[in-house]
Parts: sequence; structure tokens; C-alpha cells
Amino acid sequence: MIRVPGSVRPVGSIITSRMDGEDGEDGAGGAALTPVFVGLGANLGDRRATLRAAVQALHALPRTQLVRVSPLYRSAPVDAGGPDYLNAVAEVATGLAPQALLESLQAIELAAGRERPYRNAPRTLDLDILWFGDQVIDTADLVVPHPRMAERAFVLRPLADLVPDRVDAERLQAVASQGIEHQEGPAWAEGAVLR
Ligand code: A4P
Ligand code: MG
Repeated sequence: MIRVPGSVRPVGSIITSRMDGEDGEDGAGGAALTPVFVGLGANLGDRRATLRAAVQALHALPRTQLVRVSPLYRSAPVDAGGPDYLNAVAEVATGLAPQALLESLQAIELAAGRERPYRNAPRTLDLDILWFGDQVIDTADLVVPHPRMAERAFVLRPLADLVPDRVDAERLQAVASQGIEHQEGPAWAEGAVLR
């Protein structure tokens, strides 16, 4: 069965406290948090440092906490040019609405020096919402599940590391020719989150 994209297995909502143990201080007022998977990519500048800073910035967002981070992968640009990319996927739990999260991600990209001279241009940082709980969103500036995720090894491979039961093996096989290289285990992001 192919689950990616479009047919998202509902994962529901989870309730958690912050990783720093500030019980009840998650800013969500005890409200349910939605599990969200964010794709991270960079192919300009100090890619690893930028991605570590992005992980930290995700955890610092209001009503949001980092849940886990995938290994780091390296691959040639797909449908694009420029230097090789480093990519990973992070799971966060957030009380933000989808549009508010998108705007927050764009602010993090901007702070990392992201420029948009043309479509698929090389970038210091790209943050894409892959899944937002089990929501299906189709607005002018936000489409979830991310429409191109099923065609991309740099998304599917790290996603499969985090949630193997949600990424179909045949899909992974179909993108295997994209030649993605395991760069580092999940410890690459260790210490990025200030507790
Ligand atoms: N937008 C719509 N839906 C979403 C969503 N789910 N998450 C809108 C984030 N943004 C979403 O994005 C363009 C517009 O998409 C935004 O204004 C937002 O309102 P962008 O980040 O400005 O531009 P982009 O990154 O060029 O577009 P996009 O769609 O993210 O590009 P792709 O298709 O993700 O491709 N090769 C390797 N190896 N690794 C990569 O990371 N990335 C791309 C970008 C191409 N090739 C790559 C990689
Ligand atoms: Mg993007």
C-alpha cells in the first residue's frame, strides 16, 4: 500500500510536555499538540550549522517543541542546480495553526539568509511542511501533504527513518536512483536544542 503522499495515515494529536521538563510550561496551556513533520534542506553556506540552528529555532517557536530529528543525508540537487544538499526531517509537536507555522518557518528561513531569486534556486535553508497531523490543506500558499514529497528520496529516506510504517518500501525503491548518501546519524543535531 502506498501511503505517501496524499493518503496520510491519521496520527491524531498528542499531548506532551517540553523536552526541558518544564511540565505545564509548553505554552499550549495543556491543549493538544499536533505532530508535524518538517523537511529541512540546505545547499549554500555552512549547511550543517544552518540546519542545526534551524532545529534549535523550531524548538524555540511558541507552543512548539522538537520531538525527534532524522539522520542527515547528502544528495545532488533534484530538478535543480548548485552544490549538493544536506537534508533531514524533524518531527515537532505544535499548538500553532498551519498558516502560523508556515509563516514561522519562513521567518526562520529569512533569518538564515534565504533568498528566492528563482524557483528551486540554491538556498541556505528550506523548511517545508510535509505532514501536519492528518490534515489535508490546499490553499494558495500552503499545500499539505507536500505535493512533491513522494518523488524525492531526500524526503522519503529520512522520513522512513522516523516513521518506517508510514513510508511504503515500494516508494522508497522507486526513488532509489536519486543516489542519496547517509551523512551522519541523528546525533548531528545533538546539543542544537538548548535545554
Ligand atoms: N508552500 C506550499 N505548500 C508548502 C508546504 N507544505 N511547505 C508554498 C512549505 N511551503 C509551502 O516555497 C514556495 C512556496 O511554497 C512558499 O511561498 C509557500 O507558500 P519556497 O520555499 O519559497 O520555494 P521552493 O523551496 O523553491 O519551493 P518548494 O516547493 O519548497 O520546492 P521543492 O519542490 O521542495 O524543491 N534537491 C535536493 N537534493 N534536496 C532538496 O532539498 N529541494 C528542492 C526544492 C529541489 N531539489 C532539491 C531540494
Ligand atoms: Mg520550500
